[in-house]
Amino acid sequence: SVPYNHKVIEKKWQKVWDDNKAFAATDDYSKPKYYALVEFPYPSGQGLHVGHPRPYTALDIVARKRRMQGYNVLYPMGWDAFGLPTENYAIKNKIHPKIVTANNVKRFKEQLHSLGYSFDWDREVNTTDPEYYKWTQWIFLKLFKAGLAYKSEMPINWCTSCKVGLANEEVVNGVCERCGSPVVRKVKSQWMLKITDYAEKLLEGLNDVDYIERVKVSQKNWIGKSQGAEVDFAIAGKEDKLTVYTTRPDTLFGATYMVVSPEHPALEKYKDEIKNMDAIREYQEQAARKSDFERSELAKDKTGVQIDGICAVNPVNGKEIPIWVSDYVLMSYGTGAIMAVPAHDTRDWEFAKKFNLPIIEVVAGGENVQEEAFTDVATGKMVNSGFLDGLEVAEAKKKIIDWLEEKKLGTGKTNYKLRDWVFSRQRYWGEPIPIVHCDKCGYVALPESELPLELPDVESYMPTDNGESPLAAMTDWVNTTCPCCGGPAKRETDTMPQWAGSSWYFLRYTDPKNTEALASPEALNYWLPVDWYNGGMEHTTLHLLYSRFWHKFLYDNKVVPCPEPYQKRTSHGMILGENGEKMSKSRGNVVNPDEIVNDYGADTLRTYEMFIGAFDLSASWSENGVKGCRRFLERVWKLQDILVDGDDFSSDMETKMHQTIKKVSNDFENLKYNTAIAALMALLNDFAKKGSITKGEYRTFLLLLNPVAPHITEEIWNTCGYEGYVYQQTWPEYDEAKTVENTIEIAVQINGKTRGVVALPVDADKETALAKAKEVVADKLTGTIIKEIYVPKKIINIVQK
Ligand code: ANZ
Ligand code: ZN
Repeated sequence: SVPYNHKVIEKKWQKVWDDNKAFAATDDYSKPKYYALVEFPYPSGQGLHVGHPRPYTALDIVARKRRMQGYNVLYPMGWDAFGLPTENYAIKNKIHPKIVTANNVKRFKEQLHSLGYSFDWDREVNTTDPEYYKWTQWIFLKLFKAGLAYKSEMPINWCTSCKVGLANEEVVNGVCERCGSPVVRKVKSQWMLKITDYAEKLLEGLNDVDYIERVKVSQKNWIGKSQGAEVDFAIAGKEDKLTVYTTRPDTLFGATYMVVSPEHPALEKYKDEIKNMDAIREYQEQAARKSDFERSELAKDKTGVQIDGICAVNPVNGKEIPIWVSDYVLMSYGTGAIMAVPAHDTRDWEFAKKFNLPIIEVVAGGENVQEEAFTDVATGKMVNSGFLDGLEVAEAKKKIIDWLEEKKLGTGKTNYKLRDWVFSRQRYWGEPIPIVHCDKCGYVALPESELPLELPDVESYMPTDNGESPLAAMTDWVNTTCPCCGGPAKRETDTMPQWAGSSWYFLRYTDPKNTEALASPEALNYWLPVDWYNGGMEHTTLHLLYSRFWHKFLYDNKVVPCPEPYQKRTSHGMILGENGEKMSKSRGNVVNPDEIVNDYGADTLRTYEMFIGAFDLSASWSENGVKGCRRFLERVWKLQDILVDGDDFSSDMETKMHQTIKKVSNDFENLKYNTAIAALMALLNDFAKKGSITKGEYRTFLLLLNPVAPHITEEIWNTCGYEGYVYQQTWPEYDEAKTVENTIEIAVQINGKTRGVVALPVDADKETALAKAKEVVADKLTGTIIKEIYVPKKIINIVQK
């Protein structure tokens, strides 16, 4: 054979696929469909990273295999192109973000193209395209009209460096997810989306989908359902009360003090009666500088101020108890006030120890509660608890809730950790929010006919220090008329977060050019739900949750036909540098995929990224590993030199062929790309050892390898003169019966001593078995044979004299 020249081959086949529109999904809705999806990238200025091809190749394998199995496959790609890095780059280099985006998209597309993915490029979407974001705005208006988008004065997470408000999900360990700068709290008027209305549905829907376990667990924890009660504590001497949320109403007799969060409104309300208001104000200022994350850290030293001037009454025993202010109680959860039960809650216990507050055991079963809180809920009986004494925790919970409800002192209550989604960004490069504010009519939706509301061109994209979007400076654009009363009104100048466009992009792929609807009902009906969606673990509580929320809302509004958008969700591990550390410019360990494609070829890169290790775990890059995969492909190429006639599998290879078809087929479905490739490598070794491969064997081998290494397999197929293209072939099938080994190795003994081993068909008769056995031990058969024993599948013994 001629040498393997990846450069020529890969360009050639990419062109053939493009010209033939080989991977276009058809609108023939009578065929069985398969929708494979990977998270569309943010087209950054750095171009493709070697992390990108890992998930893209994995689902490309699935998509190619499904096509060969006769499915109408949709495997689309697009651009999540609004966002901060582009805007920051635009500011720095004084280029319009539109142009920056177009350049980055062009580069990304070339790079993806060079990897030979079977994307249906006719369905490409771009979130910054007005024809696309028209529908993002349309969905927003639907949410607004349903009361699920509202404006609220909120203390938000404010990144001091990006000068932008962040959602809780975008703050990681107290710093900005994007730039790593400290995040402080700032009160601003924000658009919010009421994802909390869907908390229960988002939780329950997880029962109906096939997501990997760690994704389910992480979404469940983020939604954070807890069941307990709200309980009213009277303020002594007032016709007023403080309401707390507790998951342990059973411990009410052990509540020895209360704590309100520094932002709790009761502090303002009673400021004239509170004698130490100065100390409290000082404490409030300290707390404002901390993030919720810092404040709720378990390990942190507890701080607080006791309110001097008012106190509360425990409703179960009438005892007066002090009220403290402490930052470990958050205003954003429950009611912003708690009853403290130091004997059974660790944070309360630490606080009580520090400030010498009484600790009363109400659940027996632990050690000494003066030494350590006893927090177990599964064991223990109530003590020091009046009418609850002697009950188990679960019984006591029920009884006290009944008692509270009867006395009108409280009610059973379910809470969720999930917070509403902060939907405003004070930046330029995002979808304009299609709302105007009129002094008379309040917030008014733009009529649908005015969508898309396009981003106007501005002089400066710089965010302002006072936290206003650059759009606010465009008075011509801002000043408008009210669609409701025709009077003067102002446009909203905040834009949407990057998570908006990605919350529904998978719908648009089904019908990307539709001008009448986000997609036609027929297209949605046919293609949804997405059959397999792979994406990063880091998106579990952001994009994945947000898009499920929008989808459920659209389902309730009969825009989409199914309650869950994604039937199956998997997640890949990261690709790290050779040193096992994250790839980054500063570490100087970034591998450029273009260089790998140039030096070794796209097929090598694809094979390597799938062979690098278990798909769901992180893996370190290795140039030697890349070379190993290149050598494998070269050996596949050279099989051409030992090709012999024969459309069938040769008899000695039959079992192995069927086994390999089975293994590769199953492994591709189960994220075990690495072991599928290992099986193909083992099969290749067998052919090399044997020194020949039949046409039938080679064809099957090429079909199995094609989803991983599509270019080289098409080229060999073509060179060998096989009919059509590989991508048009049918996926090989295996015969289960033929996957089981039908030969067996048994020992050959002479006079009771093992002298050799012979491989025999399991059902070999005595004559055949002995003939073969004698060949194996021929040189040791020196005497006269007097007896021959054959125990099928077990042993052969020849007795000689
Ligand atoms: C009394 C009590 C006794 C509590 C006990 C726990 C154990 P989850 O399960 O996460 O929902 N809590 C309520 N609101 C809070 C707030 N805004 N900031 C900080 N803590 C708050 O937690 C609910 C428990 O966290 C509640 O139950 C309350 O403490 C505390 F042995 O009430 B508990
Ligand atoms: Zn008006």
